[in-house]
Amino acid sequence: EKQRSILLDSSSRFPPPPGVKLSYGTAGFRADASILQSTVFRVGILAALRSLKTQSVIGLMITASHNKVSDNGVKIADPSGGMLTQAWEPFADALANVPNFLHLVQLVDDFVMKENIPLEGVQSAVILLGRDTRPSGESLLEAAKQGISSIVGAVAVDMGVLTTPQLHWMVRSRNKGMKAAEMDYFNQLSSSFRCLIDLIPPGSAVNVMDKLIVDGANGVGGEKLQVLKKVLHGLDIQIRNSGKEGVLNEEVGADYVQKEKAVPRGFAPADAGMSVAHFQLSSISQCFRCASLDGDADRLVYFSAIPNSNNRIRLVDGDKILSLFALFIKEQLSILNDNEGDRENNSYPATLGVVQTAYANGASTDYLKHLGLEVVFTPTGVKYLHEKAAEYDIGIYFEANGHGTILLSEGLLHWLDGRSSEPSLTSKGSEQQKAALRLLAVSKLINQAVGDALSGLLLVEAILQHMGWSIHRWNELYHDLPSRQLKVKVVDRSAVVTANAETVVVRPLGIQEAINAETAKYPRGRCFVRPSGTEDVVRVYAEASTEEAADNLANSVAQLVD
Ligand code: 16G
Ligand code: ZN
Repeated sequence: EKQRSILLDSSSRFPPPPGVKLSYGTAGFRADASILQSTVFRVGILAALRSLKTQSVIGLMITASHNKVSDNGVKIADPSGGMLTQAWEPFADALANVPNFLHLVQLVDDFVMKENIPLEGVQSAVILLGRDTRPSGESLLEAAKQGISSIVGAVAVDMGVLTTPQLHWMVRSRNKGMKAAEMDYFNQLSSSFRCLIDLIPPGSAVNVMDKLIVDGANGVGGEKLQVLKKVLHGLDIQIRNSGKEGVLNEEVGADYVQKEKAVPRGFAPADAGMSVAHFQLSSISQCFRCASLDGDADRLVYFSAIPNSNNRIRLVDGDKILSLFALFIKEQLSILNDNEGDRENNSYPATLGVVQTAYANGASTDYLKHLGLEVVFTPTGVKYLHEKAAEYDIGIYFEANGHGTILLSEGLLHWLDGRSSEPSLTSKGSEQQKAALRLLAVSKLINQAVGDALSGLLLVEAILQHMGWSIHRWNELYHDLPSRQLKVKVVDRSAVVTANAETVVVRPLGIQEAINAETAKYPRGRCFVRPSGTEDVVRVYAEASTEEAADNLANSVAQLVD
């Protein structure tokens, strides 16, 4: 029939490179851009089928995030704006790796039957396409369009160069029937930021001396931040590495800053730290605040430079962003639940949960538990954290690498809406209204689909102003335990199988006992190994009370895996 012949014809024009096997992995398909034409074409088909199946708008993003500029990748945003459902990952793998077009057509046929996907009906499919600033993006986007149009009734809408979270936001907004243009995104961010600033309690010391400098990783984030700046009031941002100055992700960006703990390129020494003269004049607390985005702006870390330290930094990572957010949210919830004198007892038993991975610094977990919060762990990868966080009325998740967000349940938002608009005469009531309004503003500012460096940055800035805190005061919430990460090249990383959110090795047998024995030698020692989801390596993480101990523990455990 018609569909079959279109698919045969178009897929014959996108032969896969011989001998390449790709896996959808934690972040979609990623590889050197030169071998991805056929993969992206096929993901276009997948996106169209997903849209037909769900009768909703689907997103297709072309990016390789923090990877080098010659790489690229492709991933799907589901109707909710979240990651592609895990149930479709095996089909994604099969489709990407099917050796020739005849097999491809058969595979699609079978899948359409199995999933009962309405083909050639009156239904239509809509796929929003986005890409980051990589030079290979344009031609890969063309391949995606060809894949999409080989499914009858599917329409591709090219949204141009976007951050990954912008595309996820658009998909979510479209499916909720809300405004979903790029300018709507910027306006929503700036107005909810403004709202939080207007709700700052009088008397909070605002740190006017502090200046914020943002590293855009020479990618799409810096470019978009320029646009956001134009509609934003109440924040002075200086942008470095916004694209023209250097190479994407080359000694810049959140991944570099977090892993190397070094000042990114493009930051003059006087930016990140201060000149010697300035240093003598000012106290350390007036040192500049710096933030760094990754290549597609879904990760955010902060840092400040250590003066005269040869580009070393004080890293304020995802765990500390999480802690700041958790503190603020908890404060608002306790204002709301302070029911003394509230005759109608209008409280809402909101559940608050914090989600981390094994990479979270042990000191952050201790701190969060000390605050009385429920802390749970999932394996690495946004899809796992997001899913867990969605189980709470307010779920806050972050990976140490800076990817994370805050999810608020519909039920809670509805209740907050009511609280915020109740007429109130007592000043007490109005404090509660303000807390409700703050949480509502948070729900609009922080991306509900996926971690978003731009919205995360604005929330950090609003909370720092609310608290009257410098970056140093924030960084003092707790002190990170020294940690060390290593990667070990192995023949077959899938030989390592883990359990309990990657904290325990179950295979090969005996390894976990050996790790336990090593770890026991170090005060505050903690160590785990896991196969990477994005590289052909096994990763080792170790933490202990001193740098030296963490290094030694990591090295000895690396030898166990080798
Ligand atoms: C991907 C994941 C990130 C995770 C990283 C781990 C998404 C959107 N991104 O970048 O969350 O931290 O992979 O990489 O899920 P690894 O498995 O190589 O350590
Ligand atoms: Zn990224």
